[in-house]
Parts: sequence; C-alpha cells; structure tokens
Amino acid sequence: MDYEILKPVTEGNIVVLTLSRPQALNALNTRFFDEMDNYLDELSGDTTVRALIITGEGKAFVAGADIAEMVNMDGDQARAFSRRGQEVFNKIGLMPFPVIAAINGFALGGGMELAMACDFRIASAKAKFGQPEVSLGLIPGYAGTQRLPRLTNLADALYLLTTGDTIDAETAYAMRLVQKVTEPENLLIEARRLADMIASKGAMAVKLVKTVTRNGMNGSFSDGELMESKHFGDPFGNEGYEGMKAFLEKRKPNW
Ligand code: CO8
Repeated sequence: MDYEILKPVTEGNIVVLTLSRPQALNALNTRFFDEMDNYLDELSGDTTVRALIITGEGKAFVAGADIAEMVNMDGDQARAFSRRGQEVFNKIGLMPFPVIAAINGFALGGGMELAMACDFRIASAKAKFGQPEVSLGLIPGYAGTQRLPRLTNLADALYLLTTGDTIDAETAYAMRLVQKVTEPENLLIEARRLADMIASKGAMAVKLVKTVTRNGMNGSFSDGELMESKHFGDPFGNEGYEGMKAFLEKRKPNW
C-alpha cells in the first residue's frame, strides 16, 4: 500500500511514524485508518523493530476525527466508523513492542484517544489535550470513555468528557494522562531515550510483559496471576537463559 498520511522513518531498531496531514491538523479520516491498519500489520511481523514512536507533523498531534467526513454520516455509518477506529487502535496494544505517543501539539478527541491507545505518552510543553466531542453534540467513539477513566480517575475523566475543556501538558501530567513533559525541542529525544532503554532488554520478555500486563487489566487478579505464571516459563530455554547466564558471567547479554 502507498502511504499518503503515514511517514515512517526507521532509525536502527526504532520506527518514528509521523502522521502527516498538517493542512487538516492530522484529523483522522477513512484513509488514515486504512493506512494505519495496514502499517501496523506490516510492522508487527518485522522482528527487527523494537519500538514505535508516533508523532504528528505541524502544530497538532491529531486534532480529532475528521469532522468534514463525519458530518455526512448517518447513525449507522458513524457506528461503523467508531468500531473501525476502535479495532485499529486496539492493534496498538497488540504490537509485540512498546508504542510511544510523542505528543507535539493538539491531541483532541480522536487524537487524545490515539495517544491513550499507546503504551506511553510523552508530551511537549506546548501540547494541549481534550475530549471536545460534547461541544460538537457528540461523544467519543474510539474508546475515550473507557480508556480515560482507566488512565486517570473517574472524576477527572468525567470532567474532561462532560465539559470538553482543553488542558495543558502539565495538567495532563498531574492527571497521570502523560508520563513526561518535555521542552518541544526535546520531545523526540526523550521518546527515543525511552524506546532505546526498552530496546536494550530482551525482546521476548518485553513482548510478554506488555501482553500479560495489558490483558491482566481486563480480567480478574487471579486470572492475571495464572497468565503470568504460564508465560513466566516461555523465555526459559532461550532468551531468559542468555540473560541469566550473562548476569552470572558478569557480561552484557547477547540477545
Ligand atoms: N476535522 C477536520 N478538519 C479539522 C479538524 C478536525 N477535527 N481540526 C482542524 N481541522 C481543519 C480546520 O477545519 C482547518 O481547515 P481549513 O484551513 O480548511 O479551514 C485546519 O484544520 C486548521 O484548523 P484551524 O484553522 O481551526 O486551526 P486553529 O489553530 O485556529 O485551531 C483547533 C486549532 C483548536 C485544534 C481547532 O482546529 C479545532 O477546534 N479543531 C477541532 C477539534 C475537535 O473538535 N476535535 C474533536 C473532533 S470529534 C472526534 O474526534 C470524535 C472521535 C470519535 C469519532 C468516532 C467515529 C464516529
């Protein structure tokens, strides 16, 4: 597939994916979801990749779903567009390596939902966050109502969802919506630092720990424990032996 909106650049074992539709502040349209769906499938099979950083070109990370496209939809089309977006964003959680949102500017509506679907959020001090759907007479459709209270808390989530208020990066940090706030010029450096730190660890262990932790959040504690024990055995006999042997031999692991 030819990509019009996605601009991926591979830097060693890290991919920086820039969403590039700056004339519409990177608003999410059908074309974006088709490209992202395809690209995530492509990337999940690439064993050389150890982390994905998603950022936006221009003054926005993403200013939401494409209002010009949505205005022509009926209820059923809107439901299908919502479901499609949820499916594509869920793929981010299934990627076998961490996905980091490097939020350079506006992350509104669907843009904040995209950021929340990632594993980590690093924000430029210039970033702005909000779920302004109610200002349009709408509600979020890409799981914002579900992820926001899980990442923050019920009252902060309901505040953002019912007022449509826009908050700055420091407020988002205080709500635990973002993990770090940086000067704009350091945004990609910090995202890269986090990606490199994770990329230096065992690939299989990182994949397993992401899967077990994410899946565990959706079930009971005891089911999560069982899943953890089951996967604890997986790295034995390969990557785990190398990591443990390296420790005992006082050397760096050769993954
Ligand atoms: N959709 C389409 N076009 C957009 C969007 C958008 N979400 N946001 C900005 N644009 C376009 C503008 O229309 C404008 O186009 P043009 O130059 O042709 O007039 C261009 O981008 C630049 O935008 P502005 O001139 O408005 O830039 P400003 O710096 O003045 O303002 C803002 C920046 C504050 C970000 C402003 O653009 C804004 O408020 N945008 C809309 C934000 C918003 O409401 N987002 C939520 C959308 S709804 C949503 O995301 C629901 C998700 C779930 C959908 C479920 C499926 C049904």
